[in-house]
Amino acid sequence: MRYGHFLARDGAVIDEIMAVYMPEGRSYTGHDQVEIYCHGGRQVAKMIQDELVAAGARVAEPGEFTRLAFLAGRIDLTRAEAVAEVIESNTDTSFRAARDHLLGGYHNHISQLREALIDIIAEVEASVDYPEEDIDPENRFGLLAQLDVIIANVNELVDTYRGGRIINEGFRIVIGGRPNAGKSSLFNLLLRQERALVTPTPGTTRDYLSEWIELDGFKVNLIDTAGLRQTGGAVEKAGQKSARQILKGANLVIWMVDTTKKSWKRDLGYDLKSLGDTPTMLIGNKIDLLSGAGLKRVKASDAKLIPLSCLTGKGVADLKRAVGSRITDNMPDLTSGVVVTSARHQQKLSKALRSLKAARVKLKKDETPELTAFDLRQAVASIDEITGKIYTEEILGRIFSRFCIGK
Ligand SMILES: Nc1nc2c(ncn2[C@@H]2O[C@H](COP(=O)(O)OP(=O)(O)OP(=O)(O)O)[C@@H](O)[C@H]2O)c(=O)[nH]1
Ligand SMILES: [Mg+2]
Repeated sequence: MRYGHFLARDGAVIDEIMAVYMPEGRSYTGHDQVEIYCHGGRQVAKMIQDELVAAGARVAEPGEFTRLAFLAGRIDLTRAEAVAEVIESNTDTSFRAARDHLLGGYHNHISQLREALIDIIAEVEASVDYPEEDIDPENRFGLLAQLDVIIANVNELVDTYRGGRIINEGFRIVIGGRPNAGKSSLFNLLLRQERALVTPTPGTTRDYLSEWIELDGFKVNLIDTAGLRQTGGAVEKAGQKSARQILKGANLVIWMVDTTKKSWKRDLGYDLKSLGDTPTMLIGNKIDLLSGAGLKRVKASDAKLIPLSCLTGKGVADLKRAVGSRITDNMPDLTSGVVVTSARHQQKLSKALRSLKAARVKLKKDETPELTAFDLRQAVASIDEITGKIYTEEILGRIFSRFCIGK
């Protein structure tokens, strides 16, 4: 590390800097590399960059440094992808999953699966060389058992994506209900800001509103919708149509009723039918307006209903707790560190699983070893696309274009 001054072409000092030289094989990219540490702020960095470009350097493409690191064999593709995941992570859980990917736990897990698979292939292919001998039955049962273990492992891994996707893309909660129930009031309360308009006039919210919050360390996409009812003008109707669509795509619907309305129970029975099988949580709002007896009646009417007052904040803690456990119910065990958070990996693993199952059928039927080996090789190829042992320019282009410049 050297200390000094960065001079412009005309000799003027641009900044007081430090610079470090990292030789080939001992740098991030694996190549000869120099890093310059200047003062933060756009102007200084821009002037230094302009000088470097004038001297023949080129500005890096998004993700180019990490791409070089991958091509130099310093990291595999799962760890290269994890660099972007770490940078993009904005909750505790997404950070932890990304960090575990970066540290290589995920890569090791997949490499072990691959090794186990190669062992089986070796056995199967050994019998290809002696066509007069089939795989002997005892050996075949042993191989089937080994293959079953691998299939179970890959299955488990594919399953983690259910939670991994939530970690990565967020858990989508949609607040629905009849007009004036207090949906926007709850939306604002959870957001801790007056984001949505709240008025006593039914039909206030027309377009839906979408915001991000963090709940129990998870990224949550919270959506406020237009109240659903039979009446309303053209704009409100359009809002209701989009609300119905959005409700269908929810991971969880918070369905809110106004407990001061006489007809809420009857309305609820009708409304819940229209929600179908979307996971739903019931909230009875405005309990501050109820008498003691009235509140008792509401509580007694439905054990699953959470009584709430957006006005006083009573019941909000219960609601958050209930939502938190709904999210964790959807989560894989994060302590093992092996969670699939990438749609790309999920696709490749599912493909590997299909090949493995096909191989199992052939092995069981004692078909020619060549055919079984072919399916097993296909499974290995899918795994190799995850780690980047096999790659195309197109795949790399797609992965690294997501990166920011300079990473
Ligand atoms: N007393 C009381 N009033 C509430 C409570 N929650 C909401 N309100 C009032 O109920 C009215 C409607 O609230 P909103 O949050 O706009 O209801 P909404 O469900 O978003 O209504 P739409 O957008 O029209 O569908 C407003 O006047 C709120 O101040 C509550 O817990 N207690
Ligand atoms: Mg509203």
